[in-house]
Amino acid sequence: MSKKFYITTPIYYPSASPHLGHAYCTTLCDIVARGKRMRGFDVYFLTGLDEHGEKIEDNAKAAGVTPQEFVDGVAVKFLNLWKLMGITNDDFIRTTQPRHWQTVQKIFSRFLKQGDVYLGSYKGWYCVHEESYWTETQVGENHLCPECGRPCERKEEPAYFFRCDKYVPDLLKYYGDNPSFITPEGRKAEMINNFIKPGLNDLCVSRTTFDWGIPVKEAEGHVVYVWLDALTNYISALGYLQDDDSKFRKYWLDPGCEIVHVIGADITRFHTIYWPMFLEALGLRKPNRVFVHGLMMMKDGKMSKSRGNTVYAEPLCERYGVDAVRYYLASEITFGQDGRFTPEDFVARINTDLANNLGNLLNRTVSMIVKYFDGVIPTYEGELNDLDKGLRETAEKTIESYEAFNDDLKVTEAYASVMEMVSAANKYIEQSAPWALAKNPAKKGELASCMAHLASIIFLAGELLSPILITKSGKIFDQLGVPEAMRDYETATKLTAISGLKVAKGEQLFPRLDDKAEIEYIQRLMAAPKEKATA
Ligand code: ME8
Repeated sequence: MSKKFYITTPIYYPSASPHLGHAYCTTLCDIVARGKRMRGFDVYFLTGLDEHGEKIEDNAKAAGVTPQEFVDGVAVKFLNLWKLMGITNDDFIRTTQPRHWQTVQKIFSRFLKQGDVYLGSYKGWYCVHEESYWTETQVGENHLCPECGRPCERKEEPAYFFRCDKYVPDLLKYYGDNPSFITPEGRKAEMINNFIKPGLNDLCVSRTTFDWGIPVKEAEGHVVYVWLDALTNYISALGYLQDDDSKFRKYWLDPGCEIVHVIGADITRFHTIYWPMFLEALGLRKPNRVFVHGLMMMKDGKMSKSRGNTVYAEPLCERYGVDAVRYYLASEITFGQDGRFTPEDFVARINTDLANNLGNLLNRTVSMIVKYFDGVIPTYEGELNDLDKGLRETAEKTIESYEAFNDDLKVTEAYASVMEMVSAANKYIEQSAPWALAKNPAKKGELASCMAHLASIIFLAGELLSPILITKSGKIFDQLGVPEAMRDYETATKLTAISGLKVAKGEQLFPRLDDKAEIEYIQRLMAAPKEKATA
């Protein structure tokens, strides 16, 4: 039985069109999901939208439409982008769907019945943007939101609260027993020192001051607070407390399924403190890991709709192809760290890695096989020389580290190791000097060995890179003459020579970009007027 793996992205607010920051998170999750599937895992990959809340209600009002019409419109933009970028999500949850409502209402009722939730009254400083209440100390003298810096308003309303105290010991034990629950690890100390140690206030889980949310069945006028609503998506999408809960049993209840939530740093508190508490209150297992990725910054700070400094994925995909954009996102910003988008880095990354390194290896190899062996990948016999042995060893180590990195969600490192192998293969060509071997009939065997090794390394690189290069990897296989039936992880990682296949020289897969012209092109995209900021 194959190992199970459940991966989720945050569900995004459909307050405006998705920008490159949203595309970053979803693409990286897609790369992990594809990498796992390639290695034979049974993967379930979820993304979706967080459609309720005051902010959406306000946006809809400003646009002169109903909240449902508003989110329906933006949902299409997200769906189109995921299609364009080749995202292979298995489901797309929207919190306005009846299946989700059903689960949330049942959970709320259960919390009430268990005494985990009680009616109180909320007084505090509220940030509309973050949909969060803060304490006097947190907002400071100027009453600014500690998360986004916007002014908070004083509010009081009757509200239901979730009792946190009861679940703190279990939470800390879970942190202790599962050191990789919060990755990168530094985030754990931040949660403990900044939020848990100072004492957790009970969490407000209902609202009465707006309507756009899931009604609390037991209390008219209350809607479920967006975070209890939103976090539940990870199990409502699997059918928890619904008639058909087979996916929930398969991907959540089975302790053999690894559950990973990938999120941005700004929502760590909700995922690593409240979500595990809710799950404990429901008697359910917790996710294995919450992986906190970094933010995509611009030169003036975090890329966000409200700052109006966004870059969109669509025009980049249109001009450079989806593979190049996916490759840039995976390799330029180390998964788990913040990174900065610049046109210079974008162009350099594509030219250095894809055009000069990978593209060059493929072109040279296919041309030499055509020239020296009439296009048929040769068989080799006899002893391997030291260079051949060295290259094989590099390839074996690459497979090993690729798998370890893939297990550990070290996406950037996994693909950097493949590119190092490609560089090693280019170096191997220089050192083996096949053009010199070709001049000496006594060296025909060595020449054959050299070409056969190069072909299997390119086959391997194409396969390992296929979760990123979703269209070009197929073209790499076409040029090598690898038939469809052989295009799989098991065959490629065997590293046995793919002798006898007939190569087919094709178009240059990664043409070199004109640095100056393309940098200017992207600068123009960045300067183009932006969609009206709504979030
Ligand atoms: O927080 N760089 O939704 P959201 C990298 N609905 N990633 C970015 C980014 C950037 N500049 N901007 C956004 C919410 N993201 C809630 C989540 S989950 C139960 C509810 C990514 O639309 C990042 O992953 O503000 C971040 O966590 C997510 O989008 C937040 O999207």
